[in-house]
Amino acid sequence: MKKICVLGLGYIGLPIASLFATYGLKVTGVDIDKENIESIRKGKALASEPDLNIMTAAALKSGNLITSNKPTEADVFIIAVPTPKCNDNSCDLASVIHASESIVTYLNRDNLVILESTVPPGTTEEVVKPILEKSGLHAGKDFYLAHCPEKVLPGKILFELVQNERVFGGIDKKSFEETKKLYSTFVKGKIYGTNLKTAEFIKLIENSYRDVNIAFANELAKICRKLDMDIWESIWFANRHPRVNIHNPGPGVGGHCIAIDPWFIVNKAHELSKLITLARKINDSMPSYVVSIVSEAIKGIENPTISVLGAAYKAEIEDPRNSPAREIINLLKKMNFNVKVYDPYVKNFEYAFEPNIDAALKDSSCIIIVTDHNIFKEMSPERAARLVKDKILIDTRNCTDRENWKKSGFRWISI
Ligand code: SAJ
Repeated sequence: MKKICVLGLGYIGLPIASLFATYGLKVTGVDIDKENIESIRKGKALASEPDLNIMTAAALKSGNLITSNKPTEADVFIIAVPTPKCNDNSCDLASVIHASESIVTYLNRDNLVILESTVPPGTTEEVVKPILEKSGLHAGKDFYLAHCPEKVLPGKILFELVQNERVFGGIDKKSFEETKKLYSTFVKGKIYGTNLKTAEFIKLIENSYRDVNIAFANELAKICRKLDMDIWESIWFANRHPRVNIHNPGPGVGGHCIAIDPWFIVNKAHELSKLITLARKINDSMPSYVVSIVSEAIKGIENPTISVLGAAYKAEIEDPRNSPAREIINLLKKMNFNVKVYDPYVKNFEYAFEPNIDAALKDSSCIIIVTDHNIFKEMSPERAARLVKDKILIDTRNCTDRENWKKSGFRWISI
């Protein structure tokens, strides 16, 4: 049975480590952050994914998963560390470099090294390979090297890890075959193979595809507003066409993937990435666009209180990374409005939350729904009407029943 060493026990590394361990493989999960390891041992993983804590607890109890702050000898090394964006929009490879360096002394002949982290095209070959070869072993000759980018959707990580189709890149055919054999332990989707660089690029273009399409929807939303039309109705009807699939406009694109990955393409081919760059700019403009709608809606109201509902970057998750809510709140505060914020899931956020929806709505002049959590979709307009001072609802997600809110006397405004 293969021994696996997973470097990085975050949003991707921990689910993978737990899955392999659940399927009977011996896994050492490595993280340099002692607090993270402590939380995992206590059953509180960083990523609050459905069923992840239960699976991890069972994997730890079975003894197939152990945690450590340094690597160990293994048959397979999987690097799943964060790759954030630097200020100049390049990819910060510090964690990938550190993780690669940390396994050099443990690397043996016939080992397989897999990079899971999202990286710019060329990284596995140009950055990771030379570090690993400091061991005296050669990639493709003495050990196998592959890139397996993740496609999983936060909120559905465990399900998608198993069910999604995958594209793996190998430094050679044998590296791909070895990787495919390993992941077939739990992956039920079809597994395709290509070279390292193409696999790296594919991951980036998937997220750029979505970013560009969301930007298109956001641009249409602005046009509809100017020309006094309903964007949601327009998109719904356009999508009846069998080959049209316009995405949803919204308050902006958050998260740690779609708002970041397109920059890694731009950074590699700046002059040629005009559409990708513009899409990023359009999506980044949405929080201030939302605030301009708020300003217009509350014109004439003295000393208004604005209720921001939702701090997570999307529905039903606790993750506020790059959430448009943050910038919307910052801008509103800069304009000296009283701002109340509420999110039922998010735990760490710069601004204090109201204890519940009622407290968030009390004496409000304008409610903005930023995140379409179910609890906000299901809010009662009659109850809200009794709590607020002025009846204005800005629903940036089109997630409430506008006729019901209007019946309760609200001005229902979308983006
Ligand atoms: N959003 C819109 N309009 C839409 C769809 C999304 O404004 O029509 C916004 C969301 O509200 C959110 C952001 O975009 O703020 C991103 O949300 P998402 O659910 O589209 O994507 P992520 O970032 O949670 O996960 C993405 C996924 N990529 C694709 O769908 C191409 C996932 O499959 C990737 O694994 C993940 O990025 C990643 O790790 O790269």
